[in-house]
Amino acid sequence: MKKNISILGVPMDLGQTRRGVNMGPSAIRYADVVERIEKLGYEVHDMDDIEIGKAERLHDAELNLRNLKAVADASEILASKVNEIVEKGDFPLILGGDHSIAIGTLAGVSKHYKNLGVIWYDAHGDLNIPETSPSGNIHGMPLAASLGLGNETLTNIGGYCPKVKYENIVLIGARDLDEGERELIKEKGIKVYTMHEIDRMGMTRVIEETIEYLKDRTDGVHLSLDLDGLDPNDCPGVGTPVMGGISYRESHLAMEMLAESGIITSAEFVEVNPILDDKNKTADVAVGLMCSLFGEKLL
Ligand code: 4U7
Ligand code: MN
Ligand code: MN
Ligand code: MN
Repeated sequence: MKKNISILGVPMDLGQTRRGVNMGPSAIRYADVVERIEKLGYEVHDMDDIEIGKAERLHDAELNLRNLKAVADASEILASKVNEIVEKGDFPLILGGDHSIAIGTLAGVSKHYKNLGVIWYDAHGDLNIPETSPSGNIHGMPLAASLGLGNETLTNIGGYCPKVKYENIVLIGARDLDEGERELIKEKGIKVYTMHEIDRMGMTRVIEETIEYLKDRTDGVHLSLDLDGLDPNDCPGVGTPVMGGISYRESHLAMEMLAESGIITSAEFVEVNPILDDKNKTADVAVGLMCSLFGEKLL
């Protein structure tokens, strides 16, 4: 995976309602992301943050898509920046921001691949559409939008749809799925390793199977890592914590195994909220995981 790495911050907080996640990119930079990845021997370009618009004053309850226009506008900008990164041959490393940004990241990455794989490391499925969403928050919808489900403004970011196929995605860490998400997973046979499977099989087998599954059917794999996939004890600085998550060590193991496999071609680390955090711990964990993903060894 030795390649130049381009870092792009997306200070997005309009995909949900808790303030502070817009400071995620700053918190991750404060945790020395550039220096720590450079130490591993990469050339790192920090492209700074993209601009995010303003929140809507009124929420249209019928549409059930909070801040649709501002989220869509930022997604288009993000998609074109990510596209540039891939075109120049760098590895895109995107810093969130809430998880709605995955819509733009995937729009920028996916057109470079025939069969992009996606690993969705998250307590949630993010498979809601406006009709199933209990919140109207777009950060609960990015995987659905990338599959071509839901509002057209979101599914057509980057001018094409869909970004990923059902059979090319793997969810890891799920433990809080809404009814509509569960139905979709069953109906489409989406591959999911819930916390139950992680407990039962162990992270080693989960990642071995994930790599085995994606290796042959995909020509690139995007890692979308929501820090709430980890246990809130390890990552308290997230907006939607769910007890009983993936441990710090299991997560490092997962990243180390993905590094060895060499399958990952882009990544984003999202939902870091320093206001809710304990001394920037979550941002620090995020950077540690990035380092493992980029091949850092303990010895
Ligand atoms: B995250 C939720 F209802 N499913 O849609 C929703 F539980 O990006 C939460 O994974 C979504 O953090 C969480 O609002 C989105 C809720
Ligand atoms: Mn360069
Ligand atoms: Mn998420
Ligand atoms: Mn989540």
